[in-house]
Amino acid sequence: MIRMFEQHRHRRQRELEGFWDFSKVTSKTIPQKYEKKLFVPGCWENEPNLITYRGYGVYRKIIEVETKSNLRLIFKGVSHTADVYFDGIKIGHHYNAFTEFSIILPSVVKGIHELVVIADNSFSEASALHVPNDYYCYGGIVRPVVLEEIEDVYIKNIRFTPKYQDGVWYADIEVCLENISDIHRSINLDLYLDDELISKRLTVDIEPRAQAAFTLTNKFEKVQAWEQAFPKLYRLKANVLDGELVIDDFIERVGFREIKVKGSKLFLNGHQIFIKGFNRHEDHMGFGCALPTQLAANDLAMVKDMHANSIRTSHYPNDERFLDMCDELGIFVWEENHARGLTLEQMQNPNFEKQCEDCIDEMIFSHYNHPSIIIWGILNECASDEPKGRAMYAKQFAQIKSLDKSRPLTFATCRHFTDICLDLVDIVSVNLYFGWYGQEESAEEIEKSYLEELAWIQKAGGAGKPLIISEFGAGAFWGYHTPTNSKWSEERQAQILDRTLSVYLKRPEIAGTYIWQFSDCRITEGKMATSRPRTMNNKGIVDEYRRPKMAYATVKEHYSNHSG
Ligand code: ADA
Repeated sequence: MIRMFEQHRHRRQRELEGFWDFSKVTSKTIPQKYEKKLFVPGCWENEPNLITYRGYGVYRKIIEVETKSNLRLIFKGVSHTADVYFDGIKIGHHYNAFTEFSIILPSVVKGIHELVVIADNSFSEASALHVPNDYYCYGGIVRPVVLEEIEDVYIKNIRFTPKYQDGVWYADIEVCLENISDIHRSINLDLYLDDELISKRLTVDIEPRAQAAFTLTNKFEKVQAWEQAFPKLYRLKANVLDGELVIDDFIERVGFREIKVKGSKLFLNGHQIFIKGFNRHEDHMGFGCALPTQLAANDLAMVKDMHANSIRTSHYPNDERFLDMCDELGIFVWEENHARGLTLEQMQNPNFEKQCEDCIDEMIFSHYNHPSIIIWGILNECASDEPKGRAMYAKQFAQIKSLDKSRPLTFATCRHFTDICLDLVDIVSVNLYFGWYGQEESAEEIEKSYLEELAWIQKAGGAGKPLIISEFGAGAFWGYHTPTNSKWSEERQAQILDRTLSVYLKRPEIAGTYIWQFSDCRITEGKMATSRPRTMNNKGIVDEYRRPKMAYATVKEHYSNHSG
């Protein structure tokens, strides 16, 4: 499945799902023969003898082209670096498992062709973001691959920015087109919202081998807002016409909603909201990071069952089908670029800034229209207490603001009492593990520790801003019970969640909470593994197979009792 809705009725598009030829290789070379077949999308770690494989893997798919055409390949996620070849010729390269990239092949002749992808999940200086960490860096073509046939002029993407003015909804609509031919082209554009024609035969001129954007602002008097309880979605469709013939189309799914920060609160469509959330890694023991949509849907069913209303995509851009489902279910999303816990030295890797910049560009290019995304985040627990680190935070926030002025910005800090970036954000977010790291703390002691942190935050640039407790929680092994609530028991985890939630959910200055974390997840071997039994992060409210721990009922009780 490519998306949770139909994106094209005219453009020919198919997913290259299924078995591809596969071989491990010791260098980035295309082998003469292939060892086996691997399913795409998927992680190679799900192969019994590749569970811990770190290196290069070569995938091959034979493609039959019926008539000479322009092909467009879209890779939704290759982990973590991809080198792409077509009929033995290198046609593309991409870094980062969590953002999509596309490649155009003009005038491919009729016949049989060979598509090869060399995936690389190794650790080296070339990879500043995929590093040994408290989540696993899987290998493979982990998200869908899409093959399209496009005309010389096609729609690259559509951006939809809703705004509410004087009791009426408007939207800025930008249609970006590309002309891959060598001649000037003039086309017509029709725009529809659902089946209502909102703009007819707009003429767009595009120079050879260039892009052109058409923008308009439209008033929508009869639409319903996208709300948590009634997440109304509309199909925004653009048709490209050559004369009277539709030669391309593009359908996006949009919602009319505005997210604003007013004082220390968050407002959706003019009314205050409170975030009751989970941090969630895209991870499952049976699928790695390549979660089937049904499994992601099951995750969201449990999130809603616990009366939560938000997911933080810790710590990278998520699968767009998951975001599609959040749009449909009215689940708020804090999406963030790809980074976790990087030191200043790691942030000074020569590849770091470009890899972050690309990740932000690609994240916002692909996910801009999701009404569920209400917050953009960056650089979880990186060096925000260092002047050189601050410069990189400021640069990335400026980049996001240049791409999207409609959403508030934040980052989750753990630089307690030393952070120097809180003035850069619209929302202050802090990761706290009172009661877990360090000694046991009663609810009263947790509140005392929290108030000390709050006093510092308010002096350090956070005063008057919404405050989100972006991480808090405790570890537990599913099925481990003790009469003494010992550490790692389900009882102890439930007790710590009960104490922390009882403090945070009653504090007037807190605008939201994200529990760390929804489910247990695999981590990479290395320095963290000594404090991560089973080489897992065991702080899930459900385990890696989604089996609920005792804390599930605790969270459900607290979140259901909070009216936000
Ligand atoms: C940090 C980090 C998370 C996870 C968590 C933990 O806050 O942001 O990714 O590592 O700690 O489990 O300790």
